[in-house]
Amino acid sequence: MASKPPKSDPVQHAPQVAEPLRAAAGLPAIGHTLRIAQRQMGVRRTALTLLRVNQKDGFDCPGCAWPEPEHRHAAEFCENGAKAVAEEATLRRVTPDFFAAHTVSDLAGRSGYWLGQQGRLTHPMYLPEGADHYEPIAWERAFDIVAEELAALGSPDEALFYTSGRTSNEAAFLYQLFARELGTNNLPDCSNMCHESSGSALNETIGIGKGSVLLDDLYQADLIIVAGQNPGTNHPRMLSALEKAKANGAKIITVNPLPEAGMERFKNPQTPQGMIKGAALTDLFLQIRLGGDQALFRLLNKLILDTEGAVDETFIADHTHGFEDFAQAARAADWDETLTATGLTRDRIDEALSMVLASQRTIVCWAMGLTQHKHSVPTIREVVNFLLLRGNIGRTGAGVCPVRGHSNVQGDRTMGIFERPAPAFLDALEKEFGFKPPREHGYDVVRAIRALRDGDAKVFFAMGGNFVSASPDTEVTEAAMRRAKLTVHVSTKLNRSHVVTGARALILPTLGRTERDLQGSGEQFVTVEDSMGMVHASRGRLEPAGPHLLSEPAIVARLARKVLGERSTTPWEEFEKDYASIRDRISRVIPGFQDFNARVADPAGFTLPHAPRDERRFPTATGKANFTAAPVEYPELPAGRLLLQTLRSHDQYNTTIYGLDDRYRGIKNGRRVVLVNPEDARALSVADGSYVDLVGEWKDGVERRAPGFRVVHYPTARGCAAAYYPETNVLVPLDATADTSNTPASKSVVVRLEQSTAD
Ligand SMILES: Nc1nc2c(c(=O)[nH]1)N[C@H]1C(S)=C(S)[C@@H](COP(=O)(O)OP(=O)(O)OC[C@H]3O[C@@H](n4cnc5c(=O)[nH]c(N)nc54)[C@H](O)[C@@H]3O)O[C@H]1N2
Ligand SMILES: Nc1nc2c(c(=O)[nH]1)N[C@H]1C(S)=C(S)[C@@H](COP(=O)(O)OP(=O)(O)OC[C@H]3O[C@@H](n4cnc5c(=O)[nH]c(N)nc54)[C@H](O)[C@@H]3O)O[C@H]1N2
Ligand SMILES: [Mo]
Repeated sequence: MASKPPKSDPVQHAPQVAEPLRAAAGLPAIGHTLRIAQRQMGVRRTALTLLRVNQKDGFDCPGCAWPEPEHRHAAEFCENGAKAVAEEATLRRVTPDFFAAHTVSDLAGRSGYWLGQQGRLTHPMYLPEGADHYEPIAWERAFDIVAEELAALGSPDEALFYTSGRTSNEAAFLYQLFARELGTNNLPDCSNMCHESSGSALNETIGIGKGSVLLDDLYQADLIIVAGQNPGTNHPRMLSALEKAKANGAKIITVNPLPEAGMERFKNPQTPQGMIKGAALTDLFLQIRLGGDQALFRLLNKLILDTEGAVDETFIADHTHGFEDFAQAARAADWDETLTATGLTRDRIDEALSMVLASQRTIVCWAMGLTQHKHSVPTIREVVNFLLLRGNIGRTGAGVCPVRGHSNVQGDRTMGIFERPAPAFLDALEKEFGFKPPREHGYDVVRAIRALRDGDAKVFFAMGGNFVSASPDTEVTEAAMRRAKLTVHVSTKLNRSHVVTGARALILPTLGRTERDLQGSGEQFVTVEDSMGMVHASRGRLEPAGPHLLSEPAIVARLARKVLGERSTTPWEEFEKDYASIRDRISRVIPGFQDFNARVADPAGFTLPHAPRDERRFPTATGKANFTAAPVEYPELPAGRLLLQTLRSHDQYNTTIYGLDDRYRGIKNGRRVVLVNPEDARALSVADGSYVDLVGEWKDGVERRAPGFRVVHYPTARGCAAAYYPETNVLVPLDATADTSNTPASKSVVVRLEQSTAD
């Protein structure tokens, strides 16, 4: 195998590798954060901005969806939240001069990191058909172009309206209303690639697609299982909550193919003692194989059933349905098969069982490690079975805790960003706004890509995000995008989706969370919903990145007036002027938002109702919590191959790359690395430091190749490799998705390692 990095991009291709760290956060993290922040914002702006994150009169951190604690510290931000803020509050600018200096083809040859580092977008820009330069365009003219293309469609279902999860409740509500008044439910969103499997599994089993725990429940739990999640990097504030739970006596089981620094030991930068010593968080580490979780929980369920007095019989009799079928399937669980599927030892599973049986209040937290597999929905259903067995839903200190990604992804769904809206929601829209919303289901992300590819969709409009880089099967997705007649992006920062375009393209620059939003009726705020169903206000204070930016609600309102004209009796102008008028409508359409404006005036916000959590009521088809009994599945791994998961480094936010390090994992100055278990590496004869191509193997026989990855011997589970997203999205087949949820299976891709072909 080659032993030198390819020459094409020496910086990104020559990573340095050291021992992974065993502890997360603490002083080094703060120093690292300030360096990144000051590079973008300068010293003074860094201090002023970071002090406002998640404060009661400040803005909601655009980092993750983890809730704010009741008692906030003076600086309630974490390292990675600060990086997210710095990316947005940067002083760098992408102006019309920038686009005059760079052709689109030049930009399409740059890395995503380089594009993102250029700064904030300042002007609406237009790429005419056949041109290779974006040119500045007036807002009204930009809206005319969108209106023209939409009017030329054979049907509104030839348009796609994508949403990423930073969009506020107010903007999301207007956006879905606009799409539905236009006549389509084509509202794919980042959720389709993220927690859709959680929503699918939870809706069916407990009747609501959201988690059932609040922060206080974590503090009162006896046992918290964290499966398929890396909070040290992706939800750093969760570590403080876990630390507090432990101080109150909770035990923690971590289920992960990788030992992740944050879960091993956490040095809380907000307590002097935590900073020095740190707390060991994990009591038991189950180093599972990729995709082995359903088998693990199935066996635990069997073992619980086999233990005298371990199941909560009253709860099962009063509140659940389907127990007998489930119990029959669970009793058939097989030790040998489970050991193969999980790669765990009998001792470890026995130890887990005794912790489970010792706990009266158990919570299971999870993220992408459970949601992005072919069998993710049955896996999460099995987690629900596990909790139901001992009555662990709808009781203090217990429940399901899917930990959301984007800061308002849960709120966007609540506001109706969904390609398969519930009839009751559409009825409420119809009643409030006096139009007939389309009833036919729309496209999700994967179906939207197919529709573009096949010429069934022609206009692609994105409210935020970076669709071409975040989606699977990069080459297929990019080719599909290029077939569109018009692609439009409402964005804060430059990204690849702006340079892989349809025949014509528009970039519409918008305000970020941190920025002041001044409208006709004065200064506005917006609202967001966190991962635990708590809604609160977010108010930006910084001067906007430029005088030509419009807010997301203003963009939708103006576009809707232009496109719908007389057809719409909705007061778009009023909505733009005063966001309180949007909240009034939300309060009449969406359950749980009564008196929205009054309640959101409370700086602590309010908690949305959740029937299973609040009243042990399960609004499912059977009226009970449903046990389910799916066959156990786990990924097959042909000989000489590895199962690859695509995951996040410590210096990225999805497709936004902050820097080239993954500090906790000991990787510096490069992202094209593949983590391989040393035993596997020996069997495959790949030395640490050698360079390989990752070649995907999928039943369609198409060759998918990601060239030039440095092999890093790493203590991951046997047979399981890891490499960063989005560089590896080229390997995830469009058709490799989770059953039911249709989420790309980006955590279990079969690959072989080949001699590197990179230059
Ligand atoms: N700083 C930062 N914060 C973020 C993001 C970011 O990119 N950067 N992204 C945001 C978004 S949108 C999301 S969805 C979340 C993502 O948060 P995570 O889900 O934590 O993100 P990933 O990096 O995909 O990590 C997946 C974790 O699951 C483990 N895993 C993978 N497959 C399996 C499996 O089969 N079984 C088990 N048990 N474990 C498995 C991996 O080893 C890894 O620890 O974070 C949000 N917060
Ligand atoms: N292989 C693989 N693929 C994955 C994943 C994986 O684990 N592996 N994870 C999936 C997951 S969980 C998710 S959530 C998706 C993420 O998919 P997306 O949400 O589409 O991607 P992001 O990278 O978060 O989007 C970044 C862009 O959003 C824009 N932006 C940032 N803030 C704002 C704002 O306030 N307003 C507007 N209008 N725009 C803004 C900026 O222009 C920035 O370039 O990726 C998915 N793809
Ligand atoms: Mo996500």
